Amino acid sequence: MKKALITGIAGQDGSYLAELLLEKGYEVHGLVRRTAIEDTEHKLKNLVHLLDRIQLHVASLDNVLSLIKIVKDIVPDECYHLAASSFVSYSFEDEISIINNNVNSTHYLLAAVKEFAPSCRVYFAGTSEMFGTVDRAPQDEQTPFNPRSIYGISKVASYHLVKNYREQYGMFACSGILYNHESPRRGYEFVTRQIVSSAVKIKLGLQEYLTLGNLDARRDWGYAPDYVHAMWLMLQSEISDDYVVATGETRTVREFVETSFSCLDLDYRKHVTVDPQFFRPTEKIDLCGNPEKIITRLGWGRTRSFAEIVTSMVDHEIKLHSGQRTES
Ligand code: G4F
Repeated sequence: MKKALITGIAGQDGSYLAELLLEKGYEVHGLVRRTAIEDTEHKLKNLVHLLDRIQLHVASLDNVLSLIKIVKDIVPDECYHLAASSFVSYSFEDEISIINNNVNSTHYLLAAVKEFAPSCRVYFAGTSEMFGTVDRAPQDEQTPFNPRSIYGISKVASYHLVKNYREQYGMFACSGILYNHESPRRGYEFVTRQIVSSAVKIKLGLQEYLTLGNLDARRDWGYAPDYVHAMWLMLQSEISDDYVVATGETRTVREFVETSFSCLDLDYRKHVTVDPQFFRPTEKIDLCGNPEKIITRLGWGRTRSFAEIVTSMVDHEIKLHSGQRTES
């Protein structure tokens, strides 16, 4: 039985990945913070239905000794490094901790695997934010990085660490350059979840308005379970390499709003207001990924359209409000 270790197992991607690996017969281990174990109802809500089938280990990613101990104990066959401060903040106050946590955790994990589980295959969760201000669209694996957020910079640095461990030490290590991917398990800090959550509250009379930033911002939005499938495919390949995972299509935030509100027979123009304080630096050229390499080399594909993703998120939110337990 193959053993997999997932950092960030409690998040959207980590929980879908744990499900996928369990389905495939893996022994699944996950790293969590102590605070998560102490508050399973909230902090492990995406894993509640899996808790008796996975093994959780308390560790802090900024503590290299605790990571070494876990890697030594488990000796995983595959390691998926998903944990990171993942909200794209432009706040100066967040800079130091984001860069320290994201880069150091990747480095510690690579070093621990190299020493104590040298045949383990490693996946690193990169992001379209690494491209930042681009000069071309769509972007692919050859597009130069030009990150404009600290988060993007921390991911570019980690990407180069992964590449270095692959080239310098012969480690099987891949980076996925993932564009936005959504699902009913998306966190509330992200715009898609904010939109569906507020739309449902407005429908139920619990809220009147939703205030957002730039409605004309465009994103390449895919379905999270498809993206974790891409992670797994990368580690099953014969050679380790980096891949863009995207849909190749962009939609505006306005289209996401319009589709969500129409699912509930609401006219978004009566409820949505715009506040420029939530605007981010705008892109002249859209972040839109070209997934051709992963499609042709690894046979990856999408299972849900944009409209299906939005509808599934709205349906899930309605069930949450009616108190029904849902498998999302
Ligand atoms: O949902 P978002 O906050 O996601 P963002 O910044 O694109 O980042 C997500 O995707 C990245 C690429 O995969 C990941 F690296 C990252 O970890 C995360 O998963 O914002 C989406 C878009 C942006 O253009 C933002 O400017 O929505 C726009 N937006 C407009 N109004 C807003 C709002 N975003 C948020 N969070 N809140 C708003 O009121």
